[in-house]
Amino acid sequence: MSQVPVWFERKFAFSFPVEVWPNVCARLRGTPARLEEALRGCSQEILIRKVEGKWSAQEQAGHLLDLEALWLARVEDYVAGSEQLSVADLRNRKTDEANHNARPLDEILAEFRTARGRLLKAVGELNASLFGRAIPHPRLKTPMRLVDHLHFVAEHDDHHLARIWELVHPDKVSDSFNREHQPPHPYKPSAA
Ligand code: NI
Repeated sequence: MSQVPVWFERKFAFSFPVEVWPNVCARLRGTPARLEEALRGCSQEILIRKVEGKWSAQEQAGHLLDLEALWLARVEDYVAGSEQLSVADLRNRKTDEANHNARPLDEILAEFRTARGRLLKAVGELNASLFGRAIPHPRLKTPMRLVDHLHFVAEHDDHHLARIWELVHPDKVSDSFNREHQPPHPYKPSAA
């Protein structure tokens, strides 16, 4: 069982200053390297293994790739001053239909790196004043500044990286889970 919180149940509070946008971009820039580090060297069996019918580690990576088009469309929403951010497909049909498990992992990783580069290039070309522009998020209903939305994307990256880590280290997950659920002072019968 996963210990990663359910994404659609997450609540977000954005209280940081708009000036942190370069730091948020640094997080986004690091995701391709972290994803590659997490997956390279894993056996094919581990990469495509589905637990409880959920996405495999490779499908999680493919899902990150699938969402880049939405993140880019939302950056364009900020430029255009849209009334609401572009809507996500909450059922994630794109990932279910892509059959990422049948593709070479290297192809997914290379495409994600390229797509993330494209996203950061678009963000890097914006006038800095745009990072403070706020537009309502269609599901969360709260206005998000561009800097908030980029933070939201970084959190979404982390969410799937955390799931991937669990999937490729099933032994470590169950160990830490078991440790956490042991009573703090187990009863030991006295030798006396
Ligand atoms: Ni997701």
